[in-house]
Amino acid sequence: MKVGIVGLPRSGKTTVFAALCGQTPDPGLPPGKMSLGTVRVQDERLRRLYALFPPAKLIFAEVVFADIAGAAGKKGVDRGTLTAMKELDAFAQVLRGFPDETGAAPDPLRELRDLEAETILADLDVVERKVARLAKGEKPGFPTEKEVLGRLKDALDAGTPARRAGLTAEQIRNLSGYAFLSLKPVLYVLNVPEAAVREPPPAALVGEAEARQAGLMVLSGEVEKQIAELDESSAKDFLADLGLTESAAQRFTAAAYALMDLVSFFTVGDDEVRAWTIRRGTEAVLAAGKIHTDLEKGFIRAEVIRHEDLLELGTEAKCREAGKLRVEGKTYVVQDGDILHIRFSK
Ligand SMILES: Nc1nc2c(ncn2[C@@H]2O[C@H](COP(=O)(O)OP(=O)(O)OP(=O)(O)O)[C@@H](O)[C@H]2O)c(=O)[nH]1
Ligand SMILES: [Mg+2]
Repeated sequence: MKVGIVGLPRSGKTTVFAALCGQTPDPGLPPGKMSLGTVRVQDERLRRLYALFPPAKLIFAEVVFADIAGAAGKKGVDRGTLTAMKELDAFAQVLRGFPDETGAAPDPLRELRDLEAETILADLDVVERKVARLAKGEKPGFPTEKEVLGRLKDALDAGTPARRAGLTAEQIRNLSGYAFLSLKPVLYVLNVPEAAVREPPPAALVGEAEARQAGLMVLSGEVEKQIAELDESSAKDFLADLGLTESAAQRFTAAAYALMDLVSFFTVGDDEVRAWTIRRGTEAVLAAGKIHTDLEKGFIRAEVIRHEDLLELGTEAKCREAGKLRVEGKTYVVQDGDILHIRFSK
């Protein structure tokens, strides 16, 4: 899963990226090119499971963040950025909450609306071209494509992002090839000076995020970037001084999970204890494919134990004896916190 740190020029994207990933992107990167950084998803359940398998390797799930190099001197969002955004699964839009280099006051609400408008226009352009081709007799990619695109066009024309156009899950799946920007989930990040991290965000901004059913986080990119460079215990003290208990990376990955409706399942064994990320509602056979394509192709069944049961009983054998090991088929919907053992044929 790749989350793009996006926003208007000079909003603090690269600073926030550095705060999350603990690495500073190469400043010489050409516009439109991405820097990637990974953040471990801290999971207390996984740590506790790991204690049952001491020689194993402990592997956390990861979220990949992307920072897109901006076109220097541009006022709005450039084309290269919009194109790069197509490759990403979700966005965290950084909103400037500090006076810029010229002393201009921040206007996060305008930034939110501006980027949203840019994504809507980019999508509208794609939709209009396709609608025109379909009208000329091009074969639709799926049976209802004409109607769905017509509905989407109406929404975009009215300034509504695709994610708020009331499309069904199936329609969204059918449209996946288009990589519509305004369909991707978005989380807003207000980047404020250190003194403001404890203050509530402006009410108007809160209202705007709520109207979109989108998350809003407040953080100080500059400060959290410094914290990301410290060792664990100094970082804790620094965060506590700011009235926070978790680093930006932890708060952010939790928000990203919620944003994209992601859940984790685990695999355990003497070699490794590992967390895997899937969308809520994923069936066992597709979850198996996350681990390895062979497991998806040769899937026979999934043996499922709840992590609570394994933690309580201590071994898989005891779980089996106690009837806490279930055998599930391909279409079983994997639940957050399940431990899976996939049986497959080679
Ligand atoms: N005062 C203050 N300045 C900040 C903060 N975050 C970033 N800046 C400054 O704002 C300027 C832009 O920050 P960047 O992180 O480079 O912003 P960006 O969005 O990546 O910029 P482009 O990639 O050029 O579009 C830099 O001079 C930063 O030092 C902040 O929280 N407070
Ligand atoms: Mg930048």
